[in-house]
Amino acid sequence: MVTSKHLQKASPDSPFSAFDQRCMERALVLARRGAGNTSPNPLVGAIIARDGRVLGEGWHRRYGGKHAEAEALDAVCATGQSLAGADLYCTLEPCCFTGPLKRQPPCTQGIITSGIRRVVIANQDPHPAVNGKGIRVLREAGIIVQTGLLSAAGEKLNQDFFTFHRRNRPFVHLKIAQTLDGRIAAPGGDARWITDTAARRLVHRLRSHYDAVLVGRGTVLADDPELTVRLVKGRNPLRVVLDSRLSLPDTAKLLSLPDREKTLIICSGEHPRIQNLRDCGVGVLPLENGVPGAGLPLGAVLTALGERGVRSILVEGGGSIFSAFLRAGLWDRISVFIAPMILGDGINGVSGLAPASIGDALELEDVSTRRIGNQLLFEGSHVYRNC
Ligand code: AOF
Ligand code: ZN
Repeated sequence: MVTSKHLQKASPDSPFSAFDQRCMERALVLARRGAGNTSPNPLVGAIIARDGRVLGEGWHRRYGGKHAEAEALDAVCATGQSLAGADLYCTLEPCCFTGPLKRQPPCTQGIITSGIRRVVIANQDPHPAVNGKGIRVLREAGIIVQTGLLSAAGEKLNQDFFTFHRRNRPFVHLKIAQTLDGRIAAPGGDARWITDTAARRLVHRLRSHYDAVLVGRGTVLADDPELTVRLVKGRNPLRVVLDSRLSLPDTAKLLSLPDREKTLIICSGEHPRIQNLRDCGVGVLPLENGVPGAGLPLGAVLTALGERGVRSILVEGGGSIFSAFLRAGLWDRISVFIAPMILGDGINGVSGLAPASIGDALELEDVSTRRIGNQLLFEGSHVYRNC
């Protein structure tokens, strides 16, 4: 029997061909192009192919814009090619609902009327209005639907979107810049600069892909940071400061940046200074159940940010904030830049977790290390047990 090259299996027991796999890899690459611009919606890429030839491609460019599937369908139609009998590869299950807040028409409708024969999906959409319904609708219309191709890569691509729908809170990424002996500042609070420009450039890129960066009041007092994206091209995230007593100095840079509406201070309850800060253009969010000075309840902080459309947060310090997120188990990924320096004394990146023994240590999974400039970058993920 003569086998077309594009039908060769990716591996002997895989339901997908090597060509299927290449198409999905490409769709994932395309999806990434929307990074930083689609939140709170996901990154999505799509490819349309027939007989081992790609006919067109698309991706979700920005929040509220055309969906990846519709972009790909339109791209093929624009070239005058027929869609009959073609395969559609999409990184996320096509959407199938309408509603007052829905910006785009359901993709399933466009796919069904297009003549597409088969749809290959990396991940099911966890959005409660989709969550398998898109697949069902396509199958009921007689379309072959296969799922799970490169699903691990798809999960990683939209870790913020998946975390939000599964855990009801934004994705939390802790970023620590420390010395070899785990200090994030000298005893007096001086932290400039533990890491070099290469590491700081990577942090700026990370910031541009996150909806929000978050620091505690202590970090603002010690470093007076801007928390903007300056060393690479990209958009500034929302800058969140946890300051339960609303006691930041008026001179803090975060309060006078040109885009200061992107600074949000979270405090405990009402405070006479709230209106002054708002008049200056800075956002203030008083948490009703917070106790001034007692450290803000992080669960409530995350819920409040989630309600404002924040799907991902980069936590940048300081030590008490890192420790509080770790203690509460409210984190997903940690990146530690380890600089070739030893202070021997100073402020710890993490402290006060009170382990009784090694068995109480927080363990990480999906661990990686790489060299960034002069630093070793160590990264790992939260191990969620039983879920
Ligand atoms: C996207 N882009 O390429 C796909 C999405 O308000 P809407 O119409 O933009 O719909 C958003 C939902 O549609 C989103 O939460 C997700 O469940 C689904 N798929 N969304 O923004 C896309 N395919
Ligand atoms: Zn859609």
